[in-house]
Amino acid sequence: MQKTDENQNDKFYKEVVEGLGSPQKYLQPKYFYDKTGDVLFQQIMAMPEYYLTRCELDIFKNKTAGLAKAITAPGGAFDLIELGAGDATKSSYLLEYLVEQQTDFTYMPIDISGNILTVLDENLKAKMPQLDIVCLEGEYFDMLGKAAALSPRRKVVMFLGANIGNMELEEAHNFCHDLYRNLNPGDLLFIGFDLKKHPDTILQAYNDKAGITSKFNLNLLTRINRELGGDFNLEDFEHYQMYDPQTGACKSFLVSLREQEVSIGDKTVHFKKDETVFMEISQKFSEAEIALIAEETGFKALQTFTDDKGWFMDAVWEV
Ligand code: AVI
Repeated sequence: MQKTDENQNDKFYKEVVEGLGSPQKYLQPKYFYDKTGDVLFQQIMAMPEYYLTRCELDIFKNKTAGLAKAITAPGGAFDLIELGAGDATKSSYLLEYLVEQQTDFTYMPIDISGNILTVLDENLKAKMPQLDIVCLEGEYFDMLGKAAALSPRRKVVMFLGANIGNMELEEAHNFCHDLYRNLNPGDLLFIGFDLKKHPDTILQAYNDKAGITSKFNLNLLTRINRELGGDFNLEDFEHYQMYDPQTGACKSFLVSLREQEVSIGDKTVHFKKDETVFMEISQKFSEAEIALIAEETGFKALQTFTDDKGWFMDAVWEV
């Protein structure tokens, strides 16, 4: 355990130094989620401006029968795999429906955090004692391999919450293609995309009045200070958000408010006044772009589900 922690810390340090040593400085958003980051993200999901969670929840709450039909239509028992399951707030509506219908399936949530999976396992078993659940702790593709080894049943993989949008387009493309290669003919991918909409609606979701998204971004500097011996002064950085309706890229940055030097362990990083650190992309898609990703990565696009406002889309693709 100790060794893993050390390795993870070394990796964190290496990736931070690499990002801040690049001509366009960047930090990786996967590091947002320490204990404070998790709490801030919960607060983001509850913000009036952050529509994404509510929209996808609307689909899972109000179109449950349709979702279940799409998943069960090919027939026979199956494994329902959820990548990055978290607390399964949305998927539990679908799980309850499938259990009620006495569907023959096993729910296999995959998460990097064993802690989250333990809580999820307890909660779901308390709510649905009949649910067959196998938790898989680890990296997505390692655990997909494990799921395939555990059972030969057909697989339905869910990747919800617009997480695909946090990848650069090429990375998202490669990720979908890797999923395709790791699945078998007849398997399904159930994937969530945030749709292009009025640019102000999108910008406000990431530039909230209460400044929670700003805190979420700045918290990564606090994490670097604590875990890597950094001396960032948070007052010297400011959150900046932009959305480009043409490309659909919504990007967050931190801006250095003055020329300064920051130490991280034995490394020193120089910031010019107004220099930016790229933090995260939250890509928005058109329906045509979503269909094209399916086609280019090998999938057959079967069906789509949108919320009442038409702001969010869950797509069902077949291998
Ligand atoms: C996790 N992910 C889908 C969120 C998003 O909308 O891109 C992360 C986030 N970053 C700032 N606000 C929300």
